Amino acid sequence: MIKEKKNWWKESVVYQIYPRSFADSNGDGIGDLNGITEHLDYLKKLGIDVIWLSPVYQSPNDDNGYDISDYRAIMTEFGTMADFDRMLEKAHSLGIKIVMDLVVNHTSDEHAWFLESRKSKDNPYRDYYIWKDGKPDGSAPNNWQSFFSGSAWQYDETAGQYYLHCFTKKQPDLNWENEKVRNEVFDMMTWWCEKGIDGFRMDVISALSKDPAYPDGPVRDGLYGDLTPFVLNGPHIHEYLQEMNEKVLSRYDLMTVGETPGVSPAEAARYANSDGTELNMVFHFEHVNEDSVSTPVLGKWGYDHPDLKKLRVILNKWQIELEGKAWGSLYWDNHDQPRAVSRFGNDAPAYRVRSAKMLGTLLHMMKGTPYIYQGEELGMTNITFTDTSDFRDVEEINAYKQYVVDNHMISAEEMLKCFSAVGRDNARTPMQWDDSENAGFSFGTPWIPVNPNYREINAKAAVSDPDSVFCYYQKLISLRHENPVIVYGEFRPLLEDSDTIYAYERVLDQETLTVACNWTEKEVPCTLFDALSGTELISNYSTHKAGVLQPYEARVILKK
Ligand code: ISL
Ligand code: CA
Repeated sequence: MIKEKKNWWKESVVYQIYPRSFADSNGDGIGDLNGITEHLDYLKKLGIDVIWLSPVYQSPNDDNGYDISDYRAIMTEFGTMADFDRMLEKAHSLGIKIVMDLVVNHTSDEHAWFLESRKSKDNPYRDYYIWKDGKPDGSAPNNWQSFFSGSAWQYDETAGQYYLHCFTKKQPDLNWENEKVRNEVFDMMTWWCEKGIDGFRMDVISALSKDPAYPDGPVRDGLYGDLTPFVLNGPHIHEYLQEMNEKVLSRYDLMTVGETPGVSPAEAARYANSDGTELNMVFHFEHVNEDSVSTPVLGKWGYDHPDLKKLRVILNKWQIELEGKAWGSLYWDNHDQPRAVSRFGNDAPAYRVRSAKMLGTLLHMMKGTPYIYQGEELGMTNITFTDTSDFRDVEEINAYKQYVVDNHMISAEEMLKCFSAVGRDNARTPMQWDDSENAGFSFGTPWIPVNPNYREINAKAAVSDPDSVFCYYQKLISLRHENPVIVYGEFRPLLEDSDTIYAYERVLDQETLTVACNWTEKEVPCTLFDALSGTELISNYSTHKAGVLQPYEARVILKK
């Protein structure tokens, strides 16, 4: 058995806050830092160790803060630096660490560097971004489609050239080949570390190093080429991260997690290697992309109900292949994904609570650092989009324009169905605090509509109900803190052919943890526990039936 090195970030549970939608303290309809500070006691009660804060820096909000115009200032709508300092101090006094989002693949087009860069070819900031001439006919340098629809190149009149933007045209990509850019970023990170923050979640960090040939990509939807083979996991990515590690990360006691679309387990073992020369862990996307492969033309907008067998192959592979080589991260959802219970569980009233607890069990008993996205601990659900006025997300707005309005590739009705299933706004409806107006999120008009189910599903009701998803998550978190086998135990798959049950063991020294989850709304045969002695650590049922698992039943037995 491999002896895992002990680190605090391996023993932690992380809670992600999307500040815009968490809590609005001043009634302008937008969540803010004081709103977070006011609710830190709630997070303490839940028992989490670390907060990952989605971006709070100055931003014109084309992509809700993922387009930064000043890395050393707080977004006006979110408050002031003094509010930030107060939040950090209160979090620390409660024993909660704060990990900042680091968005350095791109800046806002309103960042001072970009404003300079576009001015002229000999501007000292010119090489901070990726400028190219168009093709001889004046069209874009290549056929790449941005992640958020349309060409990844924007012609700039003043500059007389095209600039690359892998995301919206207000998010120009930084040129990481330029040493000055790297040093600016490292200085900025040091500045935040000196302030006392506890780590970084690194936005699309696998996209920093581009293929210098900038070749056309394979065309999928008949309109543009796929850029991912040429921007993800590029030639210099590990050099850049090693340099970052040497100049910044290694000088502080931080937690680092890279968002790495397109990463394989072998590649992840480099990003998150146990020697600690790059990052602590990464987010892969395989399990959240599994349901989007059925209609490849529309990319992520095609969807199916996730398939247990395929999902298990993916999750087990990651557990096994990282063992002893790199640390993993565990998540069902975040601010870019639909709600976990709606996607992977069952949000019908009869099954919502049960299936949300089952999903929590499956994930939190695995090896890796678990991430909870705000509201997941309440079993918050997706919303239903019925009108174009319902969505706010720039990814949805652009996709609607490209596929429905401009190219008539899908009907408006179908597109709204896709958004209801996988759109990012599902995760961004306001946190449901109580059953008062606007779910207690704001006394003004929320920037995005509140999910109408807040009267039933809200934190106030959940905290005082021992059978709530909240209380169950509280227990999952405390079990991880109390049982080293949950943190450090080796993962061993069970029942790998089952169509209905996800099961595995965790083994550490003399201890074996057995976990089984019924993924379906039917009672299914299961003999795993019939002859098993041990203590039940947690279950979403108070009574069990021999030889079966009840609908969405989850059981965890520890044998010493
Ligand atoms: O959700 C996606 C698009 O379908 C992902 O590919 C997503 O764009 C990718 O994971 C990068 O996400 C991150 O960077 C984006 C930002 O919009 C997301 O919110 C952020 O998590 C650009 O900064
Ligand atoms: Ca506010």
